[in-house]
Amino acid sequence: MAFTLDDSMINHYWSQGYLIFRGIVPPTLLRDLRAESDKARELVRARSGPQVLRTPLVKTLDGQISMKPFQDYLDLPELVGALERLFGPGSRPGSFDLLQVLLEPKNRPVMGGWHRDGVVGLPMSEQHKPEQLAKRAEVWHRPRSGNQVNCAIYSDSCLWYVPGSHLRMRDLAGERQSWCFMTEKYPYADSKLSDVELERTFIDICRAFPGAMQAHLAPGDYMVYRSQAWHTGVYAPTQPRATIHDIPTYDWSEGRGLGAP
Ligand SMILES: O=C(O)CCC(=O)C(=O)O
Ligand SMILES: [Fe+2]
Repeated sequence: MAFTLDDSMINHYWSQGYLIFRGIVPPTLLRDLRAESDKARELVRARSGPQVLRTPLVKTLDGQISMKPFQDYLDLPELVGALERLFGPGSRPGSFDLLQVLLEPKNRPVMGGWHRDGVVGLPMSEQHKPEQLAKRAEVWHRPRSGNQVNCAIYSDSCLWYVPGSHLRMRDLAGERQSWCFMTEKYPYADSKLSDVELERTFIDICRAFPGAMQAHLAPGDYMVYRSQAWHTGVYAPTQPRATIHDIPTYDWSEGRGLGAP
């Protein structure tokens, strides 16, 4: 079944903050993406340890794995067509300058922590200071800022997301950053919980977050989302993950697509 993007989907994207192009990557390409991502997982684990959650930029693995399936993905006509409808002519699924593959941990479940991208480096006490809000307001609603992609090569239910939270800079009661994994020690590093208990703990934290939904992606589903919305990942060793992570690119030339960034 060929994927087509209709107007209600475009409205869904801007109002809810996310959209899933179901089954847009064809099985033949998925097969090739799996083969190269599986090689990448082994290479990256050998280098960075069993708990590594993403590859470096895939282009840095050139010579060790084939770039061809990733190039085919970036050129996929159905995907390019859908993104051009969403973001304007000249839009593309991403580029090798940012393309990574998200991986499952080998040994222990991991949670990323609830956060909004672009804000996560600041302690929550700083996030709502007028000068911070003013700075953020400059880019918050730009249609071509903060769009991020998870394209599932295997089934992927790792991402939790709060639809609609991308529209407001103010947070509602209960919307609290879990921890800042960029600046704080991971609080579960020395946990004595079993793997299943730890996984359940993370799922409970996700379910308790107001308005949160779990994004379920089947192989070949492409999810694009506003990354300033509240989101987190929960990763379990029992669920293989190889999910392309990238940022769409745009044609910035004047008069095209959605106008000024
Ligand atoms: O693992 C994911 O799907 C989300 C990771 C994340 O939060 C991010 O890259 O901003
Ligand atoms: Fe994030």
